[in-house]
Amino acid sequence: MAKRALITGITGQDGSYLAEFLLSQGYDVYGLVRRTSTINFSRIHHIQDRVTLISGDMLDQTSLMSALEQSEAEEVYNLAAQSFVQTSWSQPVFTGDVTALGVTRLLDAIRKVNPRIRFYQASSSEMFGKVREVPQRETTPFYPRSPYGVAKVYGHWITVNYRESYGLHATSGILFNHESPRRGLEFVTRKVTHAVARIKLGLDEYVYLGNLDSRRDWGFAGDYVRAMWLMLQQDEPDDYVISTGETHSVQELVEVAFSHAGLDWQAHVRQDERFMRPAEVDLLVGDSSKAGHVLGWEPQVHFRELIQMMVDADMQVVQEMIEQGRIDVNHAG
Ligand code: NDP
Ligand code: GDR
Repeated sequence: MAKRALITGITGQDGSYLAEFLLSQGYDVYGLVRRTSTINFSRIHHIQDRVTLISGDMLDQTSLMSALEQSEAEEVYNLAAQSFVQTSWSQPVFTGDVTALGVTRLLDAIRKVNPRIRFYQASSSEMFGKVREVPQRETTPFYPRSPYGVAKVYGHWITVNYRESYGLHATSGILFNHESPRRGLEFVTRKVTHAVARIKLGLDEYVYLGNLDSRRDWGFAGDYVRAMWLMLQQDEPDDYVISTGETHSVQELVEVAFSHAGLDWQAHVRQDERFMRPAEVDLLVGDSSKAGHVLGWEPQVHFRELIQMMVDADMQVVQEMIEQGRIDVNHAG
């Protein structure tokens, strides 16, 4: 019999790659989707006939229990979150409700419906925030710098707590930034690569950014979902850092993206206070040697290749928009 997995956040960047990966492994894949007034299945459109979507919300405990019962899942991947750091300052309570308490709702539903379920929690390098150690590893203390980071620390510790309190197979993957052509337009990599395409194709002249000095450890989402699956195949639940071990500044990202399109970034990048954060995470770089030893996981795609892949994909997206007369001049900021 095929294994059954339930993914919360299946309509997001990671959810779509994870669903593809699990299908390729022969899984029956179920996805939790929340009710919206317009359909937002663009990332899973190509696999929609191969996955089963179940209506539910991380804010609604009853719907989570129903999703577990309906799917009879053996593995649950909790990817659902209010995941945009900037928004977490304007919606701190909502972010806490979904991104922190949502984890408890799901873990408690698992405990009641089927405590043998293997659970993956999407923890984040944002938990390291004002870093206490370089590079950051599983034992590095947390110091979150945003309501989102604080919510993720809660989600991490409640996962550890349910593992220790109830013996659940509950694992926390502490993933550093990972990107792809499916990244939301508000995140800095995709904002830049999409802007490069629009500038190159004559639709815009400038892109407005915040802090160019912050440094991130950027990997490819397709590589990172494989690590999530590997974690749940281990006999014992544990915590793992997943990262590339390289760090680059936002300015380097900008330079690589613009130069790939043959453009001079200084002519097109403007700084704008609106995109500065009340508290910044200055430097992230992970040490994923534990994942290397235990899971046999290594990243395949590195920074320059990743950004170039995203620029190429956005050139195609914007070109098609132009050809189809669908130019949206108010693209995400
Ligand atoms: P996205 O923002 O692309 O996707 C988030 C998903 O969560 C969407 O499917 C969204 O649904 C869903 N969601 C949000 N709120 C609710 C809710 N109340 N009920 C049900 N579903 C909800 O995030 P990513 O794919 O990039 O990230 C996946 C997870 O990994 C997140 O938890 C994120 O915080 C975490 N993470 C991400 C990293 C990264 O670099 N990408 C790094 C470390 C951790 P909808 O489509 O309806 O909005
Ligand atoms: P991050 O990703 O906050 O690391 O969280 P984001 O791409 O939003 O920011 C990265 C860095 O770029 C700086 N920056 C800008 N960011 C955005 N979004 N827009 C801008 O215009 C801009 N200019 C500069 C930011 O200040 C920051 O330093 C992501 C999310 O996916 C989280 O859900 C996840 O947990 C972490 O990565 C790991």
